[in-house]
Amino acid sequence: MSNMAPASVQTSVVTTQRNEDKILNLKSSNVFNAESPISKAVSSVYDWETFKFAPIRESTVSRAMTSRYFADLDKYAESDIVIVGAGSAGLSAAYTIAKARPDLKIAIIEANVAVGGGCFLGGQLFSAMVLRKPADSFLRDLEIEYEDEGDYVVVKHAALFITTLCSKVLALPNVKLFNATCVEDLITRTTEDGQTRIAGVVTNWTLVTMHHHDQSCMDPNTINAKVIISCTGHDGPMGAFCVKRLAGLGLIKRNQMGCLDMNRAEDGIVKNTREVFPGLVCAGMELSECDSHNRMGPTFGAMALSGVKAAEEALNVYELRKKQDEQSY
Ligand code: AHZ
Repeated sequence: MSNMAPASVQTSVVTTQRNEDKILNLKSSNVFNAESPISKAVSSVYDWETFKFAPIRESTVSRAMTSRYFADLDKYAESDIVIVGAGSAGLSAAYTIAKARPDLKIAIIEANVAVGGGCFLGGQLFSAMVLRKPADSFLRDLEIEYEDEGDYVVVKHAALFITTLCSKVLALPNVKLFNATCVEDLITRTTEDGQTRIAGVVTNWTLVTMHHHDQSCMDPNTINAKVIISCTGHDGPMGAFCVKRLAGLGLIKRNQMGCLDMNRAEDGIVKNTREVFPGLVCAGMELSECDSHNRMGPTFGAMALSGVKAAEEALNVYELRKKQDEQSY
């Protein structure tokens, strides 16, 4: 195998080193052998005997992360659309909006460290994911393979669906995912005609949100947005957050999720995905806590298409909210 790197690589290696030892080391080791395809012989790509990473100072790593995070906090403090919850419905909404409207800034707030919500497995911890037609069109858009079983399709692992969807969302330049971050309240505005609407979200690190009962004075942060799409799932420790908050104030009615009926549930959720309160579009299973829709259990087409419909609904109200914001503060 050859240890010679292209001239441009050698130049950058040499200029990043401070002493001759390092230069010699890197010359003989950190050379990617482009003529040796990984499929043919993995071990010949690098010379492991002399292998060494490029040097770095710890503070450089710290600054590489924090400068970008704080720039994002600054940029997304005024978002166009905030999506609460990065489960299957939330990420489907994010993908649809961000792809259709590259001019809009989309912030996704996810309480967990990992995205996906209930979508890393199918039902009862089984791997395969069932989607009823016509949700197969969403899989084709994402280029996810599936088995066609007639009225429904099967993806071999639910994690394949959610990780592919997430990777496509995160690759879009107008999206920022703030994970390990909880929405713990909503921002409201009252217009001159006395109408209250949602104008943003109140956030905190999830670990802080979980400790309001035993620590005091841990004030939150805020994000203003024209439209909020809430996809926090059905009731649970964190679930149905926005519906529960507004229902607690008497601003909307809270109705418990109905028992399982796949046929009623999926149509009901998708068709009724809408702005449930001015400025707040509700999608996915959170909607069942507001409308009393049946649960559908382990069939996921409605989550994908509720996300798609939420994107359309949010864009429909976006221009109106934008105009109201300009007249407000
Ligand atoms: O962590 C939650 C999850 O990832 C997140 N979340 C909840 N409250 C939040 C808050 N701030 C930020 N206050 C919050 N994030 O929201 C995500 C919800 O994902 P999910 O998979 O639970 O909801 P979904 O509506 O996208 O999909 C639901 C799928 C179904 S159907 C069903 C049944 O019929 O029984 N069960 C599930 C899980």
